[in-house]
Amino acid sequence: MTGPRGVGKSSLISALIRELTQRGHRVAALLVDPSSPTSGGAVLGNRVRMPYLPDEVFVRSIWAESERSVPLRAAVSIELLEAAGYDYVIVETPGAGQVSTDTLRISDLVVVLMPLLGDEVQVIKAGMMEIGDIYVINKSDIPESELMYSYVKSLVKGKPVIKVSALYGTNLGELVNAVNQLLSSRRASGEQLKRRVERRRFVVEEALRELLEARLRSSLSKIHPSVLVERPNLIPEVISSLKASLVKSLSGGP
Ligand SMILES: Nc1nc2c(ncn2[C@@H]2O[C@H](COP(=O)(O)OP(=O)(O)O)[C@@H](O)[C@H]2O)c(=O)[nH]1
Ligand SMILES: [Mg+2]
Repeated sequence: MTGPRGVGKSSLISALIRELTQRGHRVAALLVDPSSPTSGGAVLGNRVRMPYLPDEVFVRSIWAESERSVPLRAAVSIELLEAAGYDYVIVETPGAGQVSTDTLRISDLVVVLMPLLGDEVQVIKAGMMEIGDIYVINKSDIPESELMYSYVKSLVKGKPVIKVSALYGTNLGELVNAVNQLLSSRRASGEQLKRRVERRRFVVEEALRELLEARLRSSLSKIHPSVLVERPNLIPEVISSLKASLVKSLSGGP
């Protein structure tokens, strides 16, 4: 679930959690937002802003020392939660920046929440009109939402556009049905599997990158800077020897 700050992502997730748990599903929610004040490892920090959560709902902020590692942590968490039997893993991300872009790439389905103000729509139009699978006009209790609904419908021709109010719990069933419908047609067409293969590929690539970076840092830290200046070829040499040792260890060699 993505969209600019203040559109009501957290509120809608909280309302969806209620809707889905009432239908008997196990639900988890992840907040992937490096600029969030609840980042920094605050376990359950986000529960504070979701007052109606049943105890059995899993809610966490995703955090890592390095911002670049956040999407990898998110992808691994999604995989683990799915393996643990959660029916829905809802991910909140603000939509701007690399962390958000990667997070949307590793999701099965992207729900975009549209702002009600025209100029904000112009700002997010560029990136958001391709990435979304379902578009949501939240705050349908506010009259301006009607205009935005017609506008967005004309923008995203063919994709579902759904009006909801997270505040009053209006039309949540319609949103859940649209999500389920899309997921099951993707399961049937093989699209779902393709996306999951992509997610695993992302996990493997990012994990390898982190491993290589850590090894490179540690190798270079053992070399005195003056030696690096005198022998500029040393860095590429270190990189190739690291690559060779990694390939060896991955193929089960010594
Ligand atoms: N009127 C109205 N306000 C809402 C609705 N959903 C959320 N809000 C308000 O919008 C503000 C931002 O909500 P929040 O969920 O924190 O947005 P986020 O930044 O996208 O996670 C809060 O003050 C909410 O109470 C809604 O359906 N109707
Ligand atoms: Mg939020």
